[in-house]
Amino acid sequence: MEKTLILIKPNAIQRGLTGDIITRFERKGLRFVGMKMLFMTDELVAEHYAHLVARPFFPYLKASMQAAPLIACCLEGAEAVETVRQMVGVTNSRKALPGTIRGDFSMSGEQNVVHASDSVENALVEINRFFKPEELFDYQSAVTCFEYGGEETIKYK
Ligand code: FUP
Repeated sequence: MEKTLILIKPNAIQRGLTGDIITRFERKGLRFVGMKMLFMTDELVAEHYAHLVARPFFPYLKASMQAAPLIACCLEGAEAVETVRQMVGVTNSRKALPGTIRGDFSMSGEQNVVHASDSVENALVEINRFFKPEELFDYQSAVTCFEYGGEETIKYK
């Protein structure tokens, strides 16, 4: 099944939101196949946010990503990339819809509690950025047949 990357950002760690955020994805039926806590190095921030390095707010973004450790998670599920992006909501949390993670847990466009990969291609790159192959776990869920219909199980295996 498709994999995607989320980062539970330092502001979420500081605010004690980790459990709530993990629970959202678990309840949805997304499977955690990798999880680790780390500090983002200068190199990692520059690589992960290469598309934003030239923007005036980059120094603030960088400081926010290095303010505490973060938790990187790899999630697996049918159409996981799109599903997780919808659950996370738009970048500016004040505009993110109620019911989304940013919409429910943040008032900020910068301190917006989670990162989620925005395309299948980027998900592959980002998962490789944060996880070695041996840090990802391949296991069967005992309840897959209750989470997905028979046709979906074949289509998204
Ligand atoms: P997203 O994919 O929603 O995380 O959005 P981007 O990749 O465009 O932005 C990455 C991070 O940069 C955001 F999570 C927060 C920060 N950012 C700002 O601080 N100000 C902005 O105007 C845009 C992004």
